[in-house]
Amino acid sequence: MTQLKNILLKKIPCKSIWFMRQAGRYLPEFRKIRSQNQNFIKLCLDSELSSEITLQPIKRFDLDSAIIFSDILMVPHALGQHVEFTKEFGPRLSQFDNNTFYKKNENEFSNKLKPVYKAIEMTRKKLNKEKSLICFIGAPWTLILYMFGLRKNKSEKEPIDLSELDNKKFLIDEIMDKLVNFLCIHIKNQINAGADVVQIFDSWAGLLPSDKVIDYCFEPNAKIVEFCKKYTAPCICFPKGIGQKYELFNKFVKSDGINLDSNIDPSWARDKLKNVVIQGGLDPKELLKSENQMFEGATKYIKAFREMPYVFNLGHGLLPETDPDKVDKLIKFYRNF
Ligand code: 1CP
Repeated sequence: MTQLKNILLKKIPCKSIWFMRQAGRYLPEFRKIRSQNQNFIKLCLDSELSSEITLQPIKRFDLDSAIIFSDILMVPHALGQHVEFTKEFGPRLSQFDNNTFYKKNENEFSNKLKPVYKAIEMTRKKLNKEKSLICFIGAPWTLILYMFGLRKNKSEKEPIDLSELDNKKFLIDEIMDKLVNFLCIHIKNQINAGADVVQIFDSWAGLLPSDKVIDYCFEPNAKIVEFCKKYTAPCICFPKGIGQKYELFNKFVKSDGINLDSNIDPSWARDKLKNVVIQGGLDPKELLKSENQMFEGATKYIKAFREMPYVFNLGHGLLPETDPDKVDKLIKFYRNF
């Protein structure tokens, strides 16, 4: 069993380290490949390149796990929506079409994502046996935000007009159920291809009004976690931005691991989040500060979780402007602590 899987399943008192968004953006070797591949979806569907990008941070740094190079928006793509990434706007999806969505069947869906599964197979063969290969999905709520065009562009952070949700409640419930099914298929395929840990990104959970958090965040996450348990694939949830509701989320969803965002106080998390392995928390902006400030920030987390299993990681993905050297120094600091 890989080290991370061991920690998550058996809760052995051991530590581990990897970073969200460790493959991509901030690495010059990624940027080189990216500059030669304008179409991001096509790049994600190039098994050779995707595997190569996945392994880039593993070659450079002393990390315990690899995360497959893909994107959460590969699922809407496989469900028939046109997905495009532009520098100015980030991801842009074509209008959501009910008919196309409801017509999709499992085979068609899996076939479209075959190159992702092939990339996982190729990567697993090249990766040290001790190291986990993490696969991931976007949680239904976060995906729906993109699929319905509610997350429009980079500069338009919030608030998002969610009044549409009330008008479309019955429709959203139905779409969510169907999405959960497809997401489970995607997880199953990734595990069968050789991934051994699952991370669920609910990056926009924090935008949900309180009265919708259970229906749109807790419930769908719980269903997916339950599915992962059947495959004995440990699952790390990341309900970013829900604040104190992390406690209730943890009791309700019962995932093996939970990723903290940077707003969660590590001592609070240590006291409130039980029967779960805690991961992450350090603000990715700390890596843009001086070395000493970065170490100080990291120390807070290492110390808070000293007496328990903890997976060192961030409170969100590594930022594009991060100096790879800083990443190396942070890993070394953590190893020597
Ligand atoms: O233009 C480019 O070069 C593409 C940049 C890029 C990369 C490298 C995007 C576009 N996606 C990815 C890869 C990716 N995305 C990975 C694998 C690499 C790794 O983690 O090491 C993963 C796990 C994701 C997950 C992802 N994609 C999330 C969840 C995590 C998070 O950051 O909150 C989300 C929300 C996305 C959507 C997405 N894809 C890309 C962008 C720019 C965005 C976010 C846009 C937005 O802010 O709405």
